[in-house]
Parts: sequence; C-alpha cells; structure tokens
Amino acid sequence: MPLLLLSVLILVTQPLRSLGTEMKTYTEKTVPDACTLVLCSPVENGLPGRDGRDGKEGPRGEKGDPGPAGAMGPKGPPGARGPPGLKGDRGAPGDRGEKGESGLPDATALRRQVEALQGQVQRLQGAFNRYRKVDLFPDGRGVGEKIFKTGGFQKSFQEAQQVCRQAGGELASPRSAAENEALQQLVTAQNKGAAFLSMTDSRTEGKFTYPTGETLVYSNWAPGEPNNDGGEEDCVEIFNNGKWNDKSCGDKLLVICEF
Ligand SMILES: [Ca+2]
Repeated sequence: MPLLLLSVLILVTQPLRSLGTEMKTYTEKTVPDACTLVLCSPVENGLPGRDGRDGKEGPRGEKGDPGPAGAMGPKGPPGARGPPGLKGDRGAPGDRGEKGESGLPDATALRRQVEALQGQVQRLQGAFNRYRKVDLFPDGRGVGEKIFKTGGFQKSFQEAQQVCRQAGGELASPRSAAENEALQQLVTAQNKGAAFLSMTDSRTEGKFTYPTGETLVYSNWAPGEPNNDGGEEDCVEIFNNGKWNDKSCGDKLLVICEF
C-alpha cells in the first residue's frame, strides 16, 4: 500500500515539476517578481513575514515655528473729538454783483429833507429868540448862554439859594465883567440896594468859593472889602453900582438866579 501511494505521488508530481519549470521560465521572462509566488521552485525564498508590532513612543520633538497670524479683530469704538483745525485761507472774491439802481434820486430826496430841516431849525431859532426876549423883559438879562433873572423879592441867603435851586438854577455867580454888569442892571431896575451872590467863605474864613467849592475866577470887591465886619460876614452882596461886599447871610436881599 505505501508503495502504491508513493508511486501515485511520483506520477502526480512529475508532470507538475515539468509544468513548474515551464512556469518559471515564463514568469522570469514576463513577471520577474512573480518568483515569490507559490509556483517558485523550492530553492527560492519563502513568503514574507507578518507585520511586526508597533514600536515604543519616540522622544518628544523640537518646538515648532510660530503659527501664522490670526484673523483681524472687530472694529473699535470711534476716538474722542480732536481740536479745531487752523483757520483757512481767505476765499476767492465772489462774482460781481448786479448793477444797482442809480443813487441820484435818493441823494436828491435827502438834500430836500435836509433843506426842509434847515428851514424848520431857522424858524425854531427865531421863535426861541423872541420868547427869550419876552422872558428876560423886564427882570432878566442874558449874557452869552447864561441867563440872570430876579424874582423881585428879598430873602435871606439860605432861602434865596433854595428858591433858585427849586427853579432849576443857582444863585448868581458873575464870572466876568459882562455878567457882573448884567446883575448890576437888574439890581438897579428893581430899585433894590443889593442882591445876594452865590459865593461864601463859610468853609474857610477869607477864602470865598462858588457852591462847587471852586475858587473865584472874577471879583469886584468894593474898597476895603471883604472885611468880615463883626466876624459874621460869610456871604456876598452886589450893590447897584456893581461893587461887592461881604455880608451877613441872615440879611434879606434881592434874589437873582442864574440859569
Ligand atoms: Ca463887609
């Protein structure tokens, strides 16, 4: 039996061996790597082994390069208002305006108005002069822009001063020979011996001043005056001859105011 089996194997393997030789010849010519297949001869290398197991974890690698820049962030809030800018240059001149109307009619109208006003002023001036004369007759005198006027009555200095101030004036203060002469005429016309003037030396004996405190700019003292007779002559009177005398303020004399 074993002998029979061996014979069978020989019979079977012999054709296969010749076939393998033929296959080897074919494969070497056409597919060089095919010798690793099952059909290679027994002297060829065996089949490749299975894959090995994974190795142990290697050492830690070096630090990598920095990554690319990130994306742009969201827009921030607007900044604070800045300081005002510098003044700009002067602009170019504008276009020429349209031609205006002639000014001749307006000038003519203005000239007529001025002429009309001049006429009115002249008439008013004439009327004023007439009324001034009326007012000065018979108890007033005008010297320049100053007017003297008497009430025709006699009072003490304080009462006379009060009367004139209530009327909007002041007691007479002759500052020139012309003004002094006008007062003399009023005293004479009223048939009075004398009238009070505004000046006194109540503040400083012997130093006469106007009500404002100003020292005299004009005087017409009678000879020997002022003599402060009796030690109580602080006021001034003007005689009908125009001369002055220091007089007691309590006496009653003609009242002449100036305006
Ligand atoms: Ca005197």
